[in-house]
Amino acid sequence: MSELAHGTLAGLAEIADTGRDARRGGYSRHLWQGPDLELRAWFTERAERLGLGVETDRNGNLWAWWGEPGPDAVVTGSHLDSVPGGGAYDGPLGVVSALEAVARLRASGFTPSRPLAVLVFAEEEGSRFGIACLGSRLLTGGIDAGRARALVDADGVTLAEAAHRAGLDPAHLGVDREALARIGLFIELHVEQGRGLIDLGRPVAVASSILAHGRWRLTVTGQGNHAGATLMGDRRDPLLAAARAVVAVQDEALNHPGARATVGRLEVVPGGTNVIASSVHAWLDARAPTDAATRDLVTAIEAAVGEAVTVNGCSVAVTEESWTGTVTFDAVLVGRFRAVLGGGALVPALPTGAGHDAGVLAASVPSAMLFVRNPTGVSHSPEEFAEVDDCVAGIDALASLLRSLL
Ligand code: HGY
Ligand code: MN
Ligand code: MN
Repeated sequence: MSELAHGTLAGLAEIADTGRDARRGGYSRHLWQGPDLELRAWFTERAERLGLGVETDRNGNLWAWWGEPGPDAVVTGSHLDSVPGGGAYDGPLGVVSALEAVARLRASGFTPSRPLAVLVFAEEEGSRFGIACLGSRLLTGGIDAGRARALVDADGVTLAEAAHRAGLDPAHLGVDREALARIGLFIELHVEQGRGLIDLGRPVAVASSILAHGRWRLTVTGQGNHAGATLMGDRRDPLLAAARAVVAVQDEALNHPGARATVGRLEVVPGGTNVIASSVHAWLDARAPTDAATRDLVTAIEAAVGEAVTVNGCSVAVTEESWTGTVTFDAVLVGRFRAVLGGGALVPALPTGAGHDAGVLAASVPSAMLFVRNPTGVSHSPEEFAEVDDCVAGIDALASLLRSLL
């Protein structure tokens, strides 16, 4: 990222060493842990240097205001947390671009006619507490506050406890109508996470829709036992059953057009080399083009997994942890934004399979997204990338939209 050290993307260079994950590669930046706290301090300092007033809302989202916070604000931003071993752009590109767009407007002497805020959402990836878009769900009431307070991280720390340690009042977690009422419109700029813009040969797109998606926990139960003393025929090994379940997940996804289903995380209990596990937790991420298709997919997976684990004498329980219905971004707004940016031939409208805070907000306030080309087509991985020129095109587009709205 050395070529970014100066100029419009200096912000990305400034945080390039924060939260690097030597074991996994890429970045691990999880809510209110060291790197995330450093990034929050960095954002606050950066925004204040721009003359913005920074506040933290009751759910840990950061707002940087140009002028007095107020109603009908134009709000832009993204998130700074990452998946485990994630890329440098997913989230931070939107935050850095928002700050840079504001810097440009200020430098040009522009005076906004309505309030503007740069917003950083907390725990977009759900990497610490398991629920993606936690900050925007809490803000909009998309998750019950009591349920959220009881979420636990890998060390058994509850969200309530973590929020308290971060200086928030856990009793105040949850829907924040006052904060929400200030948003007139939200725009999230994001690195593209697929190959749409590569194929179209364009640097920037406006988002058209997001696949329905959710997360389910599969708990496979067998019998813990001794690795040396237990004959192969006497075992009820839940890890073998989970392996069959993972294959069944793939087979069902292949049977459902446009569907994607992934098991990317396993927890083997108790997890010893010479121990046949007693249970295995596997997390399913399932997505499909419509709500009904996603529900159908998960029903089919439940049946297939239930059957697969019996081969190893095990059972499985399936629990839904989160759900987000299909998001179709407002067609009028999408059309207007494409027109402002030079027309449909230059700026395509692209669907995505990745979830975003803008998708959660879309149920409550007019929301839109800009995508910036990712030449690798890879995301949630250190291979995620964006060329400087494309990032600059993204900032140009965001600044033009803000100017047209303010
Ligand atoms: O999982 C998602 O789609 C998003 O990147 N949080
Ligand atoms: Mn992501
Ligand atoms: Mn993201």
